[in-house]
Amino acid sequence: MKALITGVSGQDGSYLSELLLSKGYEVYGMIRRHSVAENQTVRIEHLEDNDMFHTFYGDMLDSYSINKALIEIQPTYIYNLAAQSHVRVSFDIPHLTTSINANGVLNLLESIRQNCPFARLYQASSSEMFGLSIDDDKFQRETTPFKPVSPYGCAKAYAHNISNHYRRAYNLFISNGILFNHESPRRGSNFVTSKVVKALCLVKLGKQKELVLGNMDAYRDWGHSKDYVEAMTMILEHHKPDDFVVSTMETHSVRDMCNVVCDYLKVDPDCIRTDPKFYRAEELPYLKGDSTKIRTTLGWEPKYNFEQLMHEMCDHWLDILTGYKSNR
Ligand code: F7E
Repeated sequence: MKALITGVSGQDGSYLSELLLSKGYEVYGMIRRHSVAENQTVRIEHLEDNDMFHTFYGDMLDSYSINKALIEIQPTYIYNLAAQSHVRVSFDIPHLTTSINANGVLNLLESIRQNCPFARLYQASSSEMFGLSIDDDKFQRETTPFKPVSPYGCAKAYAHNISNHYRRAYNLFISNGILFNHESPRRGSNFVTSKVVKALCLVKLGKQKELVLGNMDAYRDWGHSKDYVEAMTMILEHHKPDDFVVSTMETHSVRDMCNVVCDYLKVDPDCIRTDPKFYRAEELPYLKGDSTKIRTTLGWEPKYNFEQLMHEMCDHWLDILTGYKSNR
């Protein structure tokens, strides 16, 4: 069984590689060239000695590289995790975000159709597609209409819709996982959970005075990336292609999340202030996912709760910042 992962060097790509290798898959990971070599492999360098793990250079914008990979590897399963994944940054580079997150998916779909139509595709859809749309019971689910509020969300909505179109039109096995926010010690430090944890650890260690944030009243449904990559494999191993929301079914404000971290680290929350420069041109105020469908159909459920997730991230960053641990 061969699995191809685009975006293999990211948080989810690295955990997914570990999981698939443990299940006996041969894993092929596509990485983008980066001028700092370490930056492209820091999360996966511990896998490099594994004979079943291979990486190659490619890019969602370079359809030749995608065609070449699909023709040569002939993967059984394809996980499309490659993206410009930062929502705030998508306001600065809307064109590039759309090229990668929308047109890049179209490149991949066309390549699958022409070069390996029997492969199964997992497309990383996102709760950001829901935007301002909330059902009456205050949840978002598979049937909730999309009303995205960022270039990132708009591009993901296009990718979701074109993936479903290719599923129907060409009878391809394509599934969308609509994942709500998911974090871990491997989360990049410009996403809010990691930013908060890292900064408050530095405050605790006396190396930083304050933490400056944007909108602290935004609500997010935060789960653990390890639980969510397990959901990805269950979605693709299901007997038929379908769409599934993956979420914890709980929501917390950024402020609540900061308080959990402050309590655990014993840091005074008064060191936190806000600055408009971290606000977005249009805010997404509230996300809470109803994942009943994947829980009842596939038997998935998360192992981590919110406090365990945040505490694990705190322990990790304290180890890094005190020099106890040198990498991920
Ligand atoms: O922001 C607020 C910010 O950047 C979370 C990606 O994985 O999940 C992620 O997108 C919330 C937002 O994630 C700061 O305004 C306040 O309301 O951690 P984030 P995100 O934008 O929700 C979705 C599902 C994806 O698909 C994306 O790829 O926190 N916030 N102050 C801040 N956010 C950041 N980054 N920095 C701040 O200073």
